[in-house]
This record gives sequence, C-alpha cells and structure tokens, in this order.
Amino acid sequence: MSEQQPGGGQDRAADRSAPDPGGEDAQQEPGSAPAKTRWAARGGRVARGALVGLVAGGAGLAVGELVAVATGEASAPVAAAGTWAISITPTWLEQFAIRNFGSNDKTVLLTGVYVTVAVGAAVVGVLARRRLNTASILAAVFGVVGAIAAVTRPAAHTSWLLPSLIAGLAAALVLRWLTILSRKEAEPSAEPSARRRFVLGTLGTAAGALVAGYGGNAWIKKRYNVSDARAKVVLPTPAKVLPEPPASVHPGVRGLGPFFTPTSQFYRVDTALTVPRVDPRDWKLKIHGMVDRPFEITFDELLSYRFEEHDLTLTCVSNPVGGPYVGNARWLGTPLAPLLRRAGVRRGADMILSKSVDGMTIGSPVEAVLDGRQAMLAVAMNGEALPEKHGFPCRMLIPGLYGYVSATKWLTDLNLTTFASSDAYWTPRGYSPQAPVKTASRIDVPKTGATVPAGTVVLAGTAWATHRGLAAVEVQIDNGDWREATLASSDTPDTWRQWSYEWANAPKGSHKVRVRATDGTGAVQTSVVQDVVPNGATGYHTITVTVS
Ligand SMILES: Nc1nc2c(c(=O)[nH]1)N[C@H]1C(S)=C(S)[C@@H](COP(=O)(O)O)O[C@H]1N2
Ligand SMILES: [Mo]
Repeated sequence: MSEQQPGGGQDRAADRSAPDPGGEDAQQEPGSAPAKTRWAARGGRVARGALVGLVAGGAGLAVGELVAVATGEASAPVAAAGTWAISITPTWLEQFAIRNFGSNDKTVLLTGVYVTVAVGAAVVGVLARRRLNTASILAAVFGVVGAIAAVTRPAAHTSWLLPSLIAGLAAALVLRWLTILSRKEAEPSAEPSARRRFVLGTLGTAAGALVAGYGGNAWIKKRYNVSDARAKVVLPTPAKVLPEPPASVHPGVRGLGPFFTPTSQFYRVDTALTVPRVDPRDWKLKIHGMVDRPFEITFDELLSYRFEEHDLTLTCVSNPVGGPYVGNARWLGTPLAPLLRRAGVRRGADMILSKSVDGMTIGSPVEAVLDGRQAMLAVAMNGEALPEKHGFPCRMLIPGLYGYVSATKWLTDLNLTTFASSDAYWTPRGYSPQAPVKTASRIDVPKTGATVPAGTVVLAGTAWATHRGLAAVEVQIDNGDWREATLASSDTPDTWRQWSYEWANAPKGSHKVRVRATDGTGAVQTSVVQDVVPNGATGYHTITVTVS
C-alpha cells in the first residue's frame, strides 16, 4: 500500500512527459511504459473503488426503500433527504427553481439528491481501498444524516429513523465485502476465481439492489395507494347546486384556454416531494386552540354537513407577471364559518393556523373566514373528488387570498391562534403573513414572440382580482392610448374574467402589447414592477408580436 504514495507523483510526471501517448514516441522513452502501466493500474483501482462505492450506495438505498414499506414513503432515504433539502432551500433558490423548472422542480431536486449520493458513494468507495474502516464509518454516517433528515420532518414518527439507519449499515457492510473481494482480485498472485468472485459479487449486488429498490418502491406505492378509496368516495349532494355559467364567460378565441381549467392542467405548487396519501377512513380534522369547544371530526361526519358548490380562481403568490400558476375550478365544499362558530372562537384569536398531514402550516385571517365570503373545506373540484396532488381528501379554500395563506391541501388541523404569536411555514422564509390576491391580467393570445398575419389581430387573455371582482381590462399597443378590451361575462367576483380585443389594421412590424385590469372597487392594477417576494408580483404583462 505504502509504495503507492511516492509513486503517485512519478506516475503523473511520466504521464506529462509523454506528449504523444498513442504514438511511436512513447516507446522511445525508457521507463515510460511501466509508468503508464502503473498509471493505468491505479486508474483501474480508482474506477473499481468508485464502482464498489456506487453499488454499496445503491444497495443501501434499496434496503432503505424496503424498510420504508413499513414506515412510509416519506421516510425512505432519498425522499427524506429531498424533503429536508426543500425545507432549508433559501427563498431565492426556491424562486429560481419555480421560475426555471416549474412543476418539474421536484424531478430536478430528486436528481440532485441522487447525484449527491452517487458522488459521495463513489468517493467513499475509492477511499475504502486504503482506509476501509474510515470509509465504512462514513457510509454509516451517511445513513445517520439521512435518519436525522427524516426524523426532523414536521410529520415524522420515530420509526422514520429506521430506513436511513439500516440503509447506512447495509451500505457499510456491502462496501466492506466488495472492497475485500476487490483487493484480493487485485493481488499480483490472484487466482482467476478471485476475479470471478469480485465480478459476480458486484454485478449480483447491483442487480439485487435494482430489483429491491424498484420493487420496494412499487410495493410502497401499492401499500399506500388511496386511489381505490378515492374512487369510492360518494360526493355529497350540494344544498346549493350551481347552474353552469353562461357560455359567454368564454370568448371563443382560438388558443385561449377554457373558462374552467381542466383538473389535469391545474397548476400544482407545494413542498410535498412525495404526495401525501391520505385514506379518508383515517382522516380526522381537529379544531382547537383559542376556542371554547374544541372538537374533532371524521371524513364521514364532514360529508354529512351542508355542502355548496362555488366557482373560484386559485392563484399562487409565486406566479410571476404573466405566469401560469393560476387556475379556475368549480369546487364542492362545506362552509368553514359554521365550523368555527361551533368551536366558538375566543376573542383575540385572529389567525387560523391550518396544518396538513405532511406538516405544512398555513396562516389565514379568521376575519376572512367570518366576513361572509365563501371560505370552505373542499372535497371535490370540477365534479370529482380532489385529486391526490390537489389535497385529497380535504383542502381549505378562502376566496381572495393567495394559496400559501389559504389553500391548505391534505388538511388535518385548524389551530385558532394569533398572528402575533404564530408563524406559518412561509413567514420566516420572507413571505408576508397576510396576502390578499393582487389584481393581475395576462395576455394568452398571441404568445409572446409570435408572428401574426396583418389585418385584424385578435388579442385575448384572462384577468383576476379574486373576491374584489374584475371591472375592466385595457390593452396598450406600443405606448399608445389604453383601449378597453371586451370582457367576457362574469361568473362570480371570485373567478377570473377572460377578455378579448380586436386590434384592427395592425400595421406590419414588431409591436409591444401590454395589458392592465381594474378591479371591482375601481382600482387600476399598478404598473409598479415588484417581485413575487414578499406578497405577490406586480407590473403589466407585456408581449412582443410581429405583424407580417
Ligand atoms: N399541504 C400543503 N398545502 C398547500 C401547499 C403546500 O405546499 N402544502 N401550497 C400552497 C400553495 S403555495 C398554493 S399556491 C396552493 C396550490 O394549490 P394547487 O397545487 O392545488 O394548485 O396550495 C397551497 N396549499
Ligand atoms: Mo402558492
């Protein structure tokens, strides 16, 4: 072993002194060939070490996945590490991810976790060639780190320690075993059987890890699957059935999305790396805190309440000007105000700190729930039980407030408290504790950068000032006068209004088109450009179109 230390430098020098490694010159240099052989051997050892590390790491993750069949999907090592990473992601990076990866942000994060684990495993594997005990301890430490990440998640059980701890131990054991096989195989006097043992051991473990990993994951998906339970939910008949909105809520412009966002296209924003799977039979909602009569209800009890349909546009504080994080749906829910009254909210309680099964907390003003607006606990959207991604079996909705202060998915707990004494998840991360939806408008047709034929150019889009209602939309072409667009019919003040504008005799060339809205109170949308942090972006959506 020790001879490698000084030899290493020589190897490199010899390598550099051979300007044309593939050419005849190499032969002419005395001593060069043995040096190169040594160099190659060393490269081979490093590669084998890295391979052993990767296989050991993979085996560890696979074992972790199997243990997580018992302890739950979110406790598996990669899920736990990823969820922990989300929780410590600084706001600027979260914004960067939302802006650049959109709803792929979770895939990007998982890829990042896998790459980190792979690099760490490879380095530990190389280290193991010389320092097997240190490397084994490091592998186990990886497991301890994962276990700490898991058990510190807000919704964690103590059992969440297990998958990563056992994964770390498994990785350490596999690392020892394969490293010893690999060392034996590398001895000058090694028999062919030594090589066979190493190759078979490595390949066999890798194959086993793949099977166990994918199998374990599939088993988890099956065991915690709630799609059957979801299919069995009998939606309550609404006491207040809404008629379909008139066709005139939608200007028939090609390329403009429908008035109701199809559920499959409804934006999704949350911190849940693994979608919480909540069986309605296990679901409970607890209402407590500053109330006279705390109580708990089951899903069946909830369904026995009075349900109403309500059309509501939901939007995210992280939606940039002109962005896609907004959707409109018909929701079925039970009004939240009677539940609060039943609990008897104590004087001074001004915040509902709601919590989801994965520990997310959202703070909403009590006043917004009690002032007569259609705040509700929803169980269905667009005529179907809530999809798992959108909060099955129950989520909160409060018209007029951004999702992060109102729209708790996988809801399980309502704690009456005060803004002065409690912080919701996003508050220490730089977002305002309270955040009404700002007036916003968007040009959807044509797409920015598009080329359109000269003549009459049809512009269309949507605009919202949730709960205040929307009164007007205007467009501006190349810094000209603001011209009034045609508003489609209004459904409720809580829904967006689509709009269109016929731009007659559009002259050839490149043009800038802007849009702004006026809300139901008569306030014109502000032109001041502001970023999404701390309480929603402002400014006018502007596109460029080429008329040809
Ligand atoms: N449990 C939970 N609920 C949540 C969130 C979350 O991260 N976890 N995100 C909120 C945010 S920021 C928004 S904008 C809406 C988005 O709801 P959607 O994904 O159904 O469109 O959900 C809200 N409810
Ligand atoms: Mo959001």
